[in-house]
Amino acid sequence: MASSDKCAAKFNPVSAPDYLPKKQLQSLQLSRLKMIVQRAYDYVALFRQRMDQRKVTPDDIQSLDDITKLPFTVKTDLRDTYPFGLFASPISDIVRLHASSGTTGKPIVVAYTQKDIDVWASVMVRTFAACGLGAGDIIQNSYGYGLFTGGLGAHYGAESLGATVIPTSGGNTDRQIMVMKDFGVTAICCTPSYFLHLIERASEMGVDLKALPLRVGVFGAEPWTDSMRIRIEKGANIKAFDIYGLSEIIGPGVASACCAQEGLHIFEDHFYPEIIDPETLEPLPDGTEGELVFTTLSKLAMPAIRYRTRDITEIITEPCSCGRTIRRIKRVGRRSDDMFIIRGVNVFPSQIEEALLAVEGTLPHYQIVLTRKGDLDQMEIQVEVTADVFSDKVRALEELQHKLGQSVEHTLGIRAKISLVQPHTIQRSEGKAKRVIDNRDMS
Ligand code: DLL
Repeated sequence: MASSDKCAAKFNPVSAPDYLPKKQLQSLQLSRLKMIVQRAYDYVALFRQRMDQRKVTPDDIQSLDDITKLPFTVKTDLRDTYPFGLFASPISDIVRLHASSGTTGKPIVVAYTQKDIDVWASVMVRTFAACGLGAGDIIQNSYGYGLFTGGLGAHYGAESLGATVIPTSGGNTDRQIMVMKDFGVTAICCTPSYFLHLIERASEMGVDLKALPLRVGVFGAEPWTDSMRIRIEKGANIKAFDIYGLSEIIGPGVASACCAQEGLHIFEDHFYPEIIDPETLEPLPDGTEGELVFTTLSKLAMPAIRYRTRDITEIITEPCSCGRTIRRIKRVGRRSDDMFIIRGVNVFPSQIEEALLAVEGTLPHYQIVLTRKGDLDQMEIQVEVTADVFSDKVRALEELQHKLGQSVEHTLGIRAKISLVQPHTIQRSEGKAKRVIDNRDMS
């Protein structure tokens, strides 16, 4: 089957809001925005205090542009009000809690009413429809079930879609492959890095993923590049879709790629996007890169008002060839928190991924190790290369190392030590991959 046939764009009732005429969409957004601001003002003390300080009332929201009058919310607001301080519903109306583990201390807690869960399922249905899935598909859900939003978020969406869901959760890789093969799985949901691991393990087990009915991957929860997407698509003969979301907004189901695979459609009837300059906090026009900010337009239990995601992207101005009218963002390759500074240069792991995968002979498994010698930062990039390269002459290895060094230097403008390592040396992830190990002593 040609890959375009594998994913015919589906216009069906479940994805109807994706095709709303702009004016209609904006009027829906405005009425929802007014409702949510009023709700947050009435029930969330922190928000009310900030509005009062700015001398802004919910009545000041008369147009979508008035959103800029509202204060921002940041992750530390969730930490500071841990665990339930930003809830706008009494606990008796809350049917589900999830939590996202932070790097330090307590997690942040997010809440859902039954209506919120229904909206979540509906945006995940639209996500799956955008990925060309529907009733009759057998979806293996390998996102982790538990406090992480990935597992249950995708699960309810897949059920509402009318597909058959297999709730494998993450881990137990050999069993995942057995299920995929024996149950005739047509689509898989997991992080792209875990799927790479599945491809690799399947081949070791003598299972040819390309020969299975598997045709779609619904991948997200971590940054990955277009080069990685192409490697995955070739490695398993599937169409790999990028889906984006974050716990504070709902979980997965905030934005999704479609068959055109040029950016991710934001389900903006529920999640109103803005791009701001992270330094000045000024709004930036569509088509300009900056920090993505969301206001949830319908979330009852825990409305997010102008939540700063730290994710860097831009809103695409051109209409999409798939016909959806909801706007798109570019693939989120960078997150301001992921940036590290090495010898004065700002570096994002995704830039390194791009530089490595541009060179033939590399495998898509890498890790960046930062150390400090005296006053000087050192960056070592460990990258796996194919077994053939290792069995070749030393000269071939040196050549590859040189090429990779050049590719990285060309991309970043600084040199890095490249270490070619045998396949399987770098630890595989079952969820979000850890790309950077920072051993620099910052004290
Ligand atoms: O990762 C929700 C999710 C689950 C999304 C399954 C997609 C699939 P958190 O654990 O709160 O929620 O992490 C959210 O992960 O702010 C981004 O930095 C990153 N992220 C999520 N999806 C993508 C993506 C889930 N497609 C944080 N591309 C976000 C790049 C992503 N980064």
